[in-house]
Amino acid sequence: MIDLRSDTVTLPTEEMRKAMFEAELGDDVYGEDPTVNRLQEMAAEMMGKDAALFVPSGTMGNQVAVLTHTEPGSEVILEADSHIYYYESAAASVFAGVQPRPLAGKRGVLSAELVEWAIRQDDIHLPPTSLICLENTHNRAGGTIVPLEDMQKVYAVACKHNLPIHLDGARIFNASVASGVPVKDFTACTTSVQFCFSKGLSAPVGSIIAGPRDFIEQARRWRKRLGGGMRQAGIIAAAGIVALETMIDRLADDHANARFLADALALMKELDFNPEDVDTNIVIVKPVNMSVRQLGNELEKRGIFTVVMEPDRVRLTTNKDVDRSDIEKTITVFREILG
Ligand code: TLP
Repeated sequence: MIDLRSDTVTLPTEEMRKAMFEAELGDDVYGEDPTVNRLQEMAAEMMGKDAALFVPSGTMGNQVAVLTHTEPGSEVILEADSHIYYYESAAASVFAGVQPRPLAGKRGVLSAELVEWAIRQDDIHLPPTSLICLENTHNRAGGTIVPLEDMQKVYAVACKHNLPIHLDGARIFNASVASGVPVKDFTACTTSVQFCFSKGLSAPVGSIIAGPRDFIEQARRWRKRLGGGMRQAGIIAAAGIVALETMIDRLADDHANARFLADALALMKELDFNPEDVDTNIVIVKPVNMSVRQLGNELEKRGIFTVVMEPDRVRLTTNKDVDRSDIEKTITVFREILG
């Protein structure tokens, strides 16, 4: 089986398992787990923020951030294909009671002009804008990097209107490794950031939210309300520490494999996609003469697992647990199926 469904499928390394086994533990709801505290300090430093909070998942991290930044009845500006809008089961509406204001980006990039246009005037008829969300890399756009300059322009608009920016940086290390832009430069354009340990960094579970100290204190309360206060959480935080220490540079291998795959698939005229759109570890293709479901099934019959994105695209995500020979086999199977 070659599992290209996601980088979330990656298994922890031996070093992570050992660190988990040996982790020093305490009750994190009392703030007494030394391993969680160490991970939070490391993460805050790496993100260039005052403080950080360990949460069970990327979704909870994003939702805690939305809850902390907003009031019910306000409006959140986000990209129309962003994870917070598209893949979190309307959680922002259900829990925070906010109205999403989805705006169409180009390759996941929101223009500052469009964002400024969408910010509401003070008028009794209109929900006040409370938050702007960005995503980098952008998942549904195909793991695309939102360029630093674009983030800076949106940040300037946010500052002008006194609005916070939350970055869904589930894969912010992919953006940094692939572009050479330091993570802190990206996060300097945001109020808060969420990133995941459980994607390309290959830890089994967990995410971080980082931001100003008072924001993190409020976020801690929201995490508790949502049932995300974990006890001896150092057992999973230990893997996060190993992820930050050993797994960031390795993301370049995933990017090289995605590039190799994209260049080969681009030569197949039965697939419609632009290999230039592949910036990091996600390759999204569109079959021309076959339904996506059919393509997904044919690949699966031959042991290659992908994500079928209805109605017309198939996603392949390179990750630690697939190597170059798996990618070569995938290319051969595509040739076999497409004829
Ligand atoms: N993305 C998953 C699926 O939910 C689609 C994947 O396989 O790519 N932000 C971004 C940008 C994400 O891609 C994801 C997960 C999350 C947040 C949520 O993280 P988790 O799964 O930890 O809740």
